[in-house]
Amino acid sequence: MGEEFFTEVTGPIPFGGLESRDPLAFKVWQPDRVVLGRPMVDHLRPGVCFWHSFSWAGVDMFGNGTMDRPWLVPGGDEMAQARQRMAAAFEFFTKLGTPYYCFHDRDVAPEGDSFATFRSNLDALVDDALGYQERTGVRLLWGTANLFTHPRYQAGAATNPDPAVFAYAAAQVTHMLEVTQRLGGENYVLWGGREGYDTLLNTDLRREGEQLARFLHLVVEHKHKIGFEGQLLIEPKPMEPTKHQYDYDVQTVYGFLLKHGLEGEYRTNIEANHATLAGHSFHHEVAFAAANGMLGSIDANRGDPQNGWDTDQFPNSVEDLALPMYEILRAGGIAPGGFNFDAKLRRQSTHRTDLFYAHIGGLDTIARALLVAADLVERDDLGARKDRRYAGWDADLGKAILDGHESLESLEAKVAAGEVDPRPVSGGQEALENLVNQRVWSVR
Ligand code: XUL
Ligand code: CO
Repeated sequence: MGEEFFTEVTGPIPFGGLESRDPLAFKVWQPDRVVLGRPMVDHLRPGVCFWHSFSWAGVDMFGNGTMDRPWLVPGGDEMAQARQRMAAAFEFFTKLGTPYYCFHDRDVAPEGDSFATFRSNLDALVDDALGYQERTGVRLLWGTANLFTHPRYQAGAATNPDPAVFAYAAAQVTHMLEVTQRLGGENYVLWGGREGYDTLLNTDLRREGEQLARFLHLVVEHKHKIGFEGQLLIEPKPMEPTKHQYDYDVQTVYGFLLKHGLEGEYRTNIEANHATLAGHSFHHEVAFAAANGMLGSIDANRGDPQNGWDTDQFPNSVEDLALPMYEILRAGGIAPGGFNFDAKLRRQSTHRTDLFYAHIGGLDTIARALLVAADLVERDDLGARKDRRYAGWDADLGKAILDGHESLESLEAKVAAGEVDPRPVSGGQEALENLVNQRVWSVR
């Protein structure tokens, strides 16, 4: 073994239970605990993200890096630092005991001064990653290409007014899709960070939509050509860094895919903080995706209700997560997606061990949300009440309408004859909320 980076933690992090006083022990997360007939780990498939945890030094738009990350100190030998970064990452994954990780091409590889150099840097580091994966058993949940940091992407990647930028983005995605396949990645994510606009004064919405659709078709073609078996996922977000992002929310992405003949080729990677940024709840986004065959994977995090931006904090509210988790269970689970912690430490959490506290808290929160959701599914009170609420649609009148056996005129005749005379029924929202809260409070 080479240099050790997280020396305060011997790992693997043990299970301590709800009464444990050890901050470096799990209170709920027990990968092997069986929930609804499956180990917890198979339900949640949690992963650590490379970018926030290992490739970010705490820089924000007002200040320099704050964190104790020797592999990010400016001015070092970039390839040597990249190797340190990967060693630190796999040491962390193993000590934490999570099965998956995710990365962008440039999280791991130095850019160099040309695409060819970048590609060979990446290939060398991917060789290392393969070795680490084999030795540790940690797997790749998804890979993605960073098409938003470099200045060439300032006006977008696929939606750039310059086709040369489209071509460059295509080169990056081609290679990263192949890298993801080589590493056995189970999904490939496209987050359109700058696929949007800052001002309509210089933006042709029609052209940019066509360009984005063309790009998405090319990705599908290449996926099939190389035989990549993972899911393709689009990650919606309404804004930031752009004023407006085209992949606004799950429903917008769904409509775009339908319009461009891409349905069935992509699902969504839903991020909690992106949902709230779009003015939705995370519950809404997951429920919409589940109802329309668009549920792919989860970027687990949370925003701050007082801030309007993407604060990417670690999830810590079981109440917020229990219902999205319920939708996921009812939809048959999240696999081959998972729960990627797309979350970052606060800038003042500078110590390396803070990374463990953050992930321990996040894992315990999603694990407890899973227990609550499983209990709700098992009792099925919510499902039963929903079924009762819509029972009329399974009876004669509802079926006749849906099957096309009724017209406006025939319905008018029924209503005029007094055959149909609906009475308002209570939606019972408060009773339902009480029912959920009771489970949130009592499940252990
Ligand atoms: C940005 C974001 C990205 C994607 C991957 O808000 O969520 O990190 O998850 O590009
Ligand atoms: Co994300």
